[in-house]
Amino acid sequence: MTEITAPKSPVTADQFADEIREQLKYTQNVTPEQATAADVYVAASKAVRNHLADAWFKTQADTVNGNTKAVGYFSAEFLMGKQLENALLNAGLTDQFDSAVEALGFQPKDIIDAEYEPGLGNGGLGRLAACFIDSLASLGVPAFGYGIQYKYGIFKQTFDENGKQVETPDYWLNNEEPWGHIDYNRDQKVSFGGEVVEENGKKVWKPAWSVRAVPVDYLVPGYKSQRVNTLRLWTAKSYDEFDLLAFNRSEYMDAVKPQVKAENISKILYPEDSTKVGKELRLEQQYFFVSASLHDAIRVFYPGQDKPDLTTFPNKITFQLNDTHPVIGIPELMRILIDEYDYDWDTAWDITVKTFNYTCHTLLPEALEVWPASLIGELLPRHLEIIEKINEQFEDELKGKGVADETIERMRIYTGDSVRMAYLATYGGSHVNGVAALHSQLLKDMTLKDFSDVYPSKFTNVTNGVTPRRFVKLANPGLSDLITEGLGTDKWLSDLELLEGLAPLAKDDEFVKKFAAVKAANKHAFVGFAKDHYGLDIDENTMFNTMVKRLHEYKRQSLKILAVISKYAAIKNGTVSADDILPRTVFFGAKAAPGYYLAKMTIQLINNVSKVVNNDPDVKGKLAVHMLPNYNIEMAQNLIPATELDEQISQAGKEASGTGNMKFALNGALTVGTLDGANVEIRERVGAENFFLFGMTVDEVEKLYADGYDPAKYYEADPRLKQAIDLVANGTFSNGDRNAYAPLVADWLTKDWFMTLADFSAYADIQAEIEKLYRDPLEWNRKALLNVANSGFFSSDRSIEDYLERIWHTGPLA
Ligand code: CRA
Repeated sequence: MTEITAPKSPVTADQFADEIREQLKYTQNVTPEQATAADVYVAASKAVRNHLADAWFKTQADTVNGNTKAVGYFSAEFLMGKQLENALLNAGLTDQFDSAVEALGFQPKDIIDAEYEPGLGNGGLGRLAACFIDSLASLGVPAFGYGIQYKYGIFKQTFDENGKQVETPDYWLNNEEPWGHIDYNRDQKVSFGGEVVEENGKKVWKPAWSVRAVPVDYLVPGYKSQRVNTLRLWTAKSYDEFDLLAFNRSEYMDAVKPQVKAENISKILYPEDSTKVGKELRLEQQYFFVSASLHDAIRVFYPGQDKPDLTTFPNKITFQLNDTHPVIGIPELMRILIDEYDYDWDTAWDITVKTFNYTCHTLLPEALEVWPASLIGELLPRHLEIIEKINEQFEDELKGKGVADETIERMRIYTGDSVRMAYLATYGGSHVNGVAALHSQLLKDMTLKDFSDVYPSKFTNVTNGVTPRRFVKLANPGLSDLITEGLGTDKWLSDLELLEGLAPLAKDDEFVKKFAAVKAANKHAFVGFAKDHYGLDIDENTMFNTMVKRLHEYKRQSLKILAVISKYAAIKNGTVSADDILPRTVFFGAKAAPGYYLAKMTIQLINNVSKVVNNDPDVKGKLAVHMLPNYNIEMAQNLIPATELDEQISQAGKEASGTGNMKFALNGALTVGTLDGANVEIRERVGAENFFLFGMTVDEVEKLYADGYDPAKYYEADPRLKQAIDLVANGTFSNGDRNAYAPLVADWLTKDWFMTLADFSAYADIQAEIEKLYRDPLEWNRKALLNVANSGFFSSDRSIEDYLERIWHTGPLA
């Protein structure tokens, strides 16, 4: 690991206060007396941004002029979270900020909280992209994040009086947004539709319409690296402000139609996650940002050159395709090279394959994007031709390698009806990686088996990671201080495996008690947060047990809620004595895709179980359940450090990695989980004795499918499960309405695709072990501390180092 020097403290607190005053005066146009927390937030953000400018210019210049290959991270999502606190930390300005805003008569926390969280991502994939660009900058690797500045981020979630999820638009740009700089002078033209004609023996695309892609630049400061990279998010603008002809006829609405159509492209983030969407607008979005980004990279690396030598392109930058969403970039680069720069096919193909790599984030076959050829043909006719030709070349190559006809048939990129984007990415790039060891193995054995057989050396693994700056230092200052005390240094923030140095301290009871005190303080703080934000009264003397993630059947929130119901029933029936009950507060946080019926019904069920349980005097002080609305990064930063038991209970073989699991382990929660995704590696590292494992393995799941799975058998076999499902079916959580959850109950009893029922008994049984350990606080905390000590591997810095070594073959700027 290269030694990173701390940034020079560039200003004093007084100077920083003056800079904020200046921003208030000249950009906010308010006096310090008039200023609200929101004003000070904007002023402070602009002041911090100014501090980053020089390092940003220098990083850009070194990126272009140096001979270190850069990374272009192509992602439809960047779930950044609030920016100010992170920018202060990385710029080394936290202390100055604290004193400066106090001098202005404000509390630092109120200023930090005044920021509106941008939600330009759905969940794990988008947050991973944000962690990765933080790590790239912190490691000093020249990089660009390329994506879309959606006008509406992920919807805001509330619940109606029946406990149903209600989605409202998240118009985040309604609030002043000091971070993004819109650069009208670096725009790109992106075209769609029309036809391909032949002119002088050359294919020429005559598009029907175009939009103007305008970049909005966000600074990505590295932690103590003196480097600031760029996140460039494109926004769509119309070229034709309005159609004058229509306007003259007073058809005002018609006059603005083209503008509306163009600007719709960057209007909304699709609220889907691990499910395919397959809508025209989505393909427009994908092509929009990828086309603009490729042209932008050529502009950046070959400034002012009309005829650049693009055979050097793969030495300048390597593009990582974050899932299949940006894969249309492969035929787009081919088109640019052939049509715009006159390269022959083979040269273009060589450049393209060298330039791209693909990360697959899923195991659900239905989540791999497949586009109807007719849609691509309509929207991008030239690209469809190129894809057909890529497919021809691919089939010839396979024949040449002696691959059997029926295998070739299965592997086709272009079937005549549709285009399989994962296959295109695998063939059209140099490397393919999964996001955890198990996931990468399953990609090779199942999802992309044919490809791995033919191109074994393309396949590799990079286990996901999370940035310790945001998810330990900012989220958990108490633990961070204790870690620094324990290690005698704060270097762990840029070399997380140093946490191993805490392991011997797990034998030191005094240190373990300090660790327990930090957790208790975090619980106390979360009680305050929950009171302020949701008006909840939470008993901090209960075990805090959390399941936060998107709502998906495969993640099995159903399993958790059925276990909660079963526990509730046991208390009510007196099958457990009062003394035997370990008081617990169960927190759920989850958004469901708006069109995902069973997921939304599960949310409704959780809300109504919560109502019944929390209002039942018989269980008061023993069990409480809360479905917290609008799970987002801010909530994660507050809830994860307060959590004692984390749930990672997906069906084995379905969660590609998970990253919440890493955040919890790093913040000293114990995990109850299945052998799925990165859980496997977490358990390996923290030790089997410090992890609550239950449930079927991938092989057992496969076998049970093959043997014929009958969920009803499990319902009959375990009285706890039967009782829990009966309570849902008999209207206990729907004011006596037996139909309210009928579809959910029917699904459990007849389909249960993710085998919740089959894993229920094991899950219910392991609760006794969990509760036994919890009753011994010193032992519990010892194990929790060992989770922290042994989770350093799950830093996104390590993930990036793996990408550098295995895929990108580049490194930090000199
Ligand atoms: N939903 C996977 O399901 C994984 C993240 C990041 C996901 C998670 O297990 O941790 O990606 N997949 O690698 C995805 O979005 C399109 O597929 C996710 O966030």
